[in-house]
Amino acid sequence: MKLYFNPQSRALIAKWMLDECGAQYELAPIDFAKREHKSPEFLQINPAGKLPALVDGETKVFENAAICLYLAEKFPAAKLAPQVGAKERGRYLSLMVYSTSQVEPAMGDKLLKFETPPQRGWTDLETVKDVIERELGDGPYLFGDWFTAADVMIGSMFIYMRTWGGPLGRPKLEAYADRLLARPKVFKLGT
Ligand SMILES: N[C@@H](CCC(=O)N[C@@H](CS)C(=O)NCC(=O)O)C(=O)O
Repeated sequence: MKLYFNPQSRALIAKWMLDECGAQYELAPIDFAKREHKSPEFLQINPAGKLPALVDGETKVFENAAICLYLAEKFPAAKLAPQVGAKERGRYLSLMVYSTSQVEPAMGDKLLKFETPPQRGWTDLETVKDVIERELGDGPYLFGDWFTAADVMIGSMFIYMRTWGGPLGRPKLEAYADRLLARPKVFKLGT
């Protein structure tokens, strides 16, 4: 498997997932300054011209959430996702999609100081924080003691948010981010 990668990008999330899976893979460096992510070759892999992208044989996957869903299924022994038919599966899929359809854009709005009117497909960041606090419950992870790909996706958003936007202002979410950052395979931002 090959992960198209730049350490200054969200490709760190896909790399964390690969490492949690115990996958064998190579990193294919992409130089943003040289606009390698907009080259015709790379657009064949990710038509959006963004990182990350994963190639596994004939299979191409882009978008972090899709990559994490793909890897969780490819490495079932890592137990990073409820199996098809398990009662937790619906909530798991919802949280995976929620991570980039609502948490990521809400975070972007906050960092860029944009309004989030209700006509948009997502809520403002404070509402997202309320949702995730409720979903976490007593934790330690989104599925209790079970660490899943949903923690990789949702947790990464809060780790990025805290790094670029300062304190989250929610002790429960701060503790969640700290807990994830204590995992040996997690990425370290700014290194
Ligand atoms: N929702 C996407 C976000 C991907 C994304 O925005 N990647 C940025 C790097 S953090 C990128 O490649 N930006 C370069 C560009 O758009 O020119 C994902 O999770 O994969």
